[in-house]
Amino acid sequence: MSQKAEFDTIVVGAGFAGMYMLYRLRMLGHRVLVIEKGGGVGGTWYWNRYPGARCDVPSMEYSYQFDHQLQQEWNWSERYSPQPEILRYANHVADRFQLRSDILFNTTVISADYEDENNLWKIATNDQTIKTATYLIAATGCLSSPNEPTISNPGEFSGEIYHTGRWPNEQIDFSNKNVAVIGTGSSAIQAIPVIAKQAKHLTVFQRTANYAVPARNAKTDPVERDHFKKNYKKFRKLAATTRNGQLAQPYDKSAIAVNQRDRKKQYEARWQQGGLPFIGSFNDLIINQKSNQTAAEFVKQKIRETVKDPKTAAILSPTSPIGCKRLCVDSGYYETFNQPNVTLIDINQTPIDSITSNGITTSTKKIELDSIVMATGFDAMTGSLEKMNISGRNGVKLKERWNAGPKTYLGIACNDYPNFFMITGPGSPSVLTNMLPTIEQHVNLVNDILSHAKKHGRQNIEATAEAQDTWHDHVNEIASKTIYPSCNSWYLGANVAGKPRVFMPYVGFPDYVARCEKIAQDGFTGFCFS
Ligand code: N01
Repeated sequence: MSQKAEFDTIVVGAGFAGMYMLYRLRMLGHRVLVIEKGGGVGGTWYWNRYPGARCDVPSMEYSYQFDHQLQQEWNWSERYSPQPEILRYANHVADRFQLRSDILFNTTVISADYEDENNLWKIATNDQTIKTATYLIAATGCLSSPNEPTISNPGEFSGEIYHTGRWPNEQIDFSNKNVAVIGTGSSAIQAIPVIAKQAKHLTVFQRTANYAVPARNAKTDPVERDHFKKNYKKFRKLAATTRNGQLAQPYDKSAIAVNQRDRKKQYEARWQQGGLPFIGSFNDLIINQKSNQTAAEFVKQKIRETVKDPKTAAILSPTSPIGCKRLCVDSGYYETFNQPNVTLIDINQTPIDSITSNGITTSTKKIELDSIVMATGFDAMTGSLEKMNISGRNGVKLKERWNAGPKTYLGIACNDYPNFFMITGPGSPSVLTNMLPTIEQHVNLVNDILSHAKKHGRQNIEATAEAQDTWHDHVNEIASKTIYPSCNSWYLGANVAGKPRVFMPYVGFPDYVARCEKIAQDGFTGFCFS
């Protein structure tokens, strides 16, 4: 006799994607269980509690739009709200929609196996139980599997080692401490100025210099906020027309179509405005190397003007195109290197040899430390999915299937993995966009697919191999027309040793949405319903 599934759907992850998915599935009448590794909701914002952590998309935009009342009742205190406030918002949403009753916290999925004969997923968790569901939805986030650097002897260290992506739930006081930060990505760039204010001495180990533009964070202006709230619908619609799903529109000219004076004026205006819109100073910075160089040179000049020691300024100046790696948004990052208690080490010149009981030994000296902060990023986009140990039809492991890089249809489904969906998976715009609207679009799409299947009396949903191959080629073709493949970014998996070098996100939110809408109109082409 065939086995019946305990749940219609199991969702993994209770971040913004998992919470909204739960909300929609309940409306669809599904029996749902959400399994969450953390002790609370919030995903990224639950784990990334490092000093200085805040959003780099304006908070008025980095928020849910599915519920009018929710939008109206929540007030953000700052332009870029800090992590504790975003976590409070996530908790507010969980309370408001009474989501917690269907979430199992402090529980990790250790494997997920599709059983063809019973047409269900068997999900094993670290508490030694197995749960079954017809549908499995991974809302595991794109940047949730920390990248631990391979440095000799980390266990030897007698002080504390932290990872920015797994920060403890208590205040860490670095006063009077000798601290090292390894890495200079977005997390480090936010944390370094805050840690440097406390620490006796801070040593920053840099492998690759990054571009950072000033955030110009400020308290929310109540008049502006009310205007935004009154016009939310219009603003959200406008944001959906830009490549990255954010409201700031790119200036509609090529950087090389204007003269040097006007170009500089434009960069200066965006620099003063602050934040990620800098990359929209002109409309071709990510597709034209020559244009890109002009923006890169502008920022490098700012670094030289800010950092007093020319040698340090040179080390901090990136060599890759700007925006090729995720642009960082900072509050006093470059200025921090003028402090007498801060030292920068370029590990390409002076490699880390090992971690010792009381510090780090480099090729030239021993540095005594009380604390080490690994700001070394994530096994992005595929890390958490592969960790779930997913086996599809005929026991094919997803990790093995993705040996040469991930292949998906629309970033939400995979051939040979029936009734399995991903929210913001590889092949979707996700990390190149404002994540909140992207998440909502994805959840709505999965919801519509499930609803379509139900309406037509079908239970099994699977992406076809052909649709998946075509989508994969399309994602790569678009990426190849940009500067993105030209540097070693986590978009390409290049930050993790041994990871295949494949560009994972989809470039262009509006085009992606238009394609999804067409697919839906045509009865969800590329999916097989049985
Ligand atoms: O991680 P990263 P992150 N030895 O990968 C270095 C989002 N985010 O956590 O560039 C020495 O960017 C590594 O060097 P390299 C945002 O999307 C958002 O900072 O690989 N160094 C790099 O410098 C962001 O892009 C916010 O050569 C090593 C750093 O560690 C993404 O998360 C805030 C090393 C890692 O930088 C990831 O950011 C924070 C080693 N073995 C993050 N291994 C918002 O504001 C790695 N590195 C919303």
